[in-house]
Amino acid sequence: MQQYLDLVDSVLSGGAYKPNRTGVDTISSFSEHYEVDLQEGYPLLTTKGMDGYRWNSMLHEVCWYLSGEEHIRTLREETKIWDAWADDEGRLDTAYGRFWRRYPIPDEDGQLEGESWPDAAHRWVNQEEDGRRTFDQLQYVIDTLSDSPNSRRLVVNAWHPANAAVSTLPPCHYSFVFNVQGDQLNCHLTQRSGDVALGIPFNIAAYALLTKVIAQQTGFEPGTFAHTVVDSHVYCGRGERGEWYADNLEELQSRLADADEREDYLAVREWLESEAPAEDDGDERLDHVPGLLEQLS
Ligand code: UFP
Repeated sequence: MQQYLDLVDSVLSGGAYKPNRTGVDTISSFSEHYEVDLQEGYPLLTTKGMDGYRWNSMLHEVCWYLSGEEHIRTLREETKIWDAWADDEGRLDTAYGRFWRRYPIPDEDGQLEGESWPDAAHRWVNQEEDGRRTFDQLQYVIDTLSDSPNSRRLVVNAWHPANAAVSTLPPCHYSFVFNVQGDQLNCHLTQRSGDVALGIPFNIAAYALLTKVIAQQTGFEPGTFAHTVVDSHVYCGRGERGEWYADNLEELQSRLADADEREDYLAVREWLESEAPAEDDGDERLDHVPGLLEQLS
């Protein structure tokens, strides 16, 4: 997919060295944007990253989002992708589907007089078993696509500032908007943080699927998937290897600026492999740059 390769090229060629909380440093770029026409087919990146296990994980993860389940007890039978973030009972404090289907509504004490809140009988309000009231954003979007397809309010939001401030992993892809043009349903995703090598191929596949499913449910053709990534980054290594990138990024970028043929990218990769110090524990997989250079070729 050319848009993905352009994204990789843009981050590697124009990004800046940036350490972060994970301890594995990155080459990072601000506000990348691309669009994919879903009429041209399904954007599954077959080069690297979306192998059988990851494809299967993505399918189950999207179903899990749609279910709005508050735990991963069903999901973890199919994939381990969320296990590290959950406790033994499958509880998880990262809210995606849970907020899509069950966004918290403030209780009566938290509602200002004169402010609009739906009452318990409203069609998009769930009365939870423990007494909480929640809001089904996805059902709101689906119903509104039927009732007023020209609405410009078809937003689904997984970000709750108070939860995000203390969550172990606040949502990366935190807000999306559907928008109808003619007979096509478009989807715009805003992502605060995107791992270009591993996360983004997964995120593209998931939202393309979501758009196709919602289009089919509401009688539209799937249109464009548009993706804005605020911090797009490529992990490049820890310790000495990370520092090597800090010192040699300019050199890497000038070599990339001169590259346009397959052998040029492979030569940049070879230079990198011969110059960059090994990871302390030999785990070269922390450095995603060589693999991406191979894809660019
Ligand atoms: N990440 C993605 N896509 C996802 C997801 C995580 O790219 O869907 F859940 C990556 C982005 C970043 C890391 O590299 O995971 C999250 O770290 P942080 O919270 O510090 O941005």
